[in-house]
Amino acid sequence: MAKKTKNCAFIKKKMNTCRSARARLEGFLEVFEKDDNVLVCINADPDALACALAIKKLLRYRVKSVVIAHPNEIRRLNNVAMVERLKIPLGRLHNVSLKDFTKKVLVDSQPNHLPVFEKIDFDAIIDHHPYTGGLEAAFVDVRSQYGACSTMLVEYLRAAHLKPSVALATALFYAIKVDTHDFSKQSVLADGVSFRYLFNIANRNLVKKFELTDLRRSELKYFHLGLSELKYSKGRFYSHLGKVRSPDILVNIADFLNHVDKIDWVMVSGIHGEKLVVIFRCDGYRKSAGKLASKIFGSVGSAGGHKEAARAEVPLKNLSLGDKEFTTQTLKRLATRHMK
Ligand SMILES: [Mn+2]
Repeated sequence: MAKKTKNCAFIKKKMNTCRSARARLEGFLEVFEKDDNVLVCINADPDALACALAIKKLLRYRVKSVVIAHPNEIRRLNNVAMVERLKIPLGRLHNVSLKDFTKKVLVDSQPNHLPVFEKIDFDAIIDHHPYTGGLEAAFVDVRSQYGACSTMLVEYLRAAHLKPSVALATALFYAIKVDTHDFSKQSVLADGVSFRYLFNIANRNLVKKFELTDLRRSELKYFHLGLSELKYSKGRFYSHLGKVRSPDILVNIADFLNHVDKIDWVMVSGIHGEKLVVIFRCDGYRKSAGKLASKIFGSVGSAGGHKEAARAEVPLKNLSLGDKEFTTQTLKRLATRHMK
């Protein structure tokens, strides 16, 4: 608590940003001039993407151009779905030339979060992560208590009397949902207020589609495999999928099996590269997936997680399988040793 107050006081003194939404908006807009070409840098996730779109809207008639660029590859299918379906215009940071831009903005991040950001002189920084100090930008607005940076951008838009389009509202709405884990993680009243404001404008069917999109068509075959390998014993499901292209599919299948009634434990494994990856799921009530994972695999690899979800990664050479192959039966045998 003391730290928060200090941050606020520090920023207040330096940038005078602990102000009303209107004053913050004015402070932000003061940074820009009519003939500016603006680069908005983001570490692309739903919150950052939504914020960048909001900044584009705030600056539309106030500067010459706004370009959004991100250094990271967008791999999560939910995020790919968001970018494609909302047609978010994006470029990769390594493809833009910084000298083409007269102003640079960083949103939903701070320079020392990424080495590429550290090398850029930002004119404005808007973020909700813990304040990392030493921010040199002309305008800084860091509100660490906020659940989503999109909440802050909604406040800017409303202060500017700019009503978001359906696409922008959908992006902001989804961003607040993701960053607050549907309001089960830390958030403030402001997050709820912005969420309620967006509720009437956003397309919630589209949001549902972003949330659902987590499978490639090419991955459906693993469901077939996972189900044909499935072994059941004492309220537990076991399935070993063999070689997989990405361990993410193991998570999808474990989550899918966890929907089944009267199942206490789900363990799904696969081989990725030179490693065995095992995904654990249970209800987390008087059970701990994290503890079980480390009991079974802690001595031969990395293993751990939460009460309801855990993961183990074990180099194959540590399993001393000899010339035997790892199978669903092997998985069951290893697990049963450590369970009553
Ligand atoms: Mn965020």
